[in-house]
Amino acid sequence: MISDLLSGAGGSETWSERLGPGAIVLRGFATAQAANIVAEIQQIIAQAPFRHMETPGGFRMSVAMSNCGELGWVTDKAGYRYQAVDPDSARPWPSLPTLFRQLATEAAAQAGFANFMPDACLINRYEPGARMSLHQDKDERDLTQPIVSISLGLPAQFQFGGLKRSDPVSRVTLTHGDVVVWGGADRLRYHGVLALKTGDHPLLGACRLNLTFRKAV
Ligand code: MD6
Ligand code: FE
Repeated sequence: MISDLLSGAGGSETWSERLGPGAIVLRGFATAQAANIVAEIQQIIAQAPFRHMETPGGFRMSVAMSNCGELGWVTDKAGYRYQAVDPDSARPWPSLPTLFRQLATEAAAQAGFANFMPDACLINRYEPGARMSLHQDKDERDLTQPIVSISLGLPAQFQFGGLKRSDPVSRVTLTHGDVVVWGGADRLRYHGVLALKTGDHPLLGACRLNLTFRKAV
């Protein structure tokens, strides 16, 4: 794995690991801001609580979700989509905190994607046993825009496959503060998260949080 030194949020040192031509892990990029990110998430979920959504096939997702930004990703029996209104409250999603916007734009720029302007942030909460099966992120309109993902709390085994579901899958451990950016030729690669192992993280306890920033429209 090629590893390069670069500067993380607030000028701290981080390492990057390339997963593909358009995909990179920025190790510890968000660590210095983790407590501030968690404080923002607490305010968001006070307005738009975590909930277990239902897949179009009728399964309850093991990951609990919320959103902030102009648009939120939702799933129910009608399908997957982005919408401006939280279906649970019928109110707009909480706005995207300035800190989130700055981190996402800065991480994307470090990965070679200039001027990334997310309009949606999906917040995922994993408790022990929660997992996400292999999927592609393809509900966004402009696939030239990357996705930026911030991981906090307990470590997770991230699966990174190819453009076909049946392609071989590699595993990457994502730990507290790691940021993944992917786009370009890697934008539609299949990926997932193996069942979270139990543990006790100093900031988040028995929990992993993942934020994914997207340009949905
Ligand atoms: C997760 N992440 O890490 C789930 N999708 O909990 C994703 O599904 C994801 O991390 C697209 C881009 C980055 C991601
Ligand atoms: Fe995804």
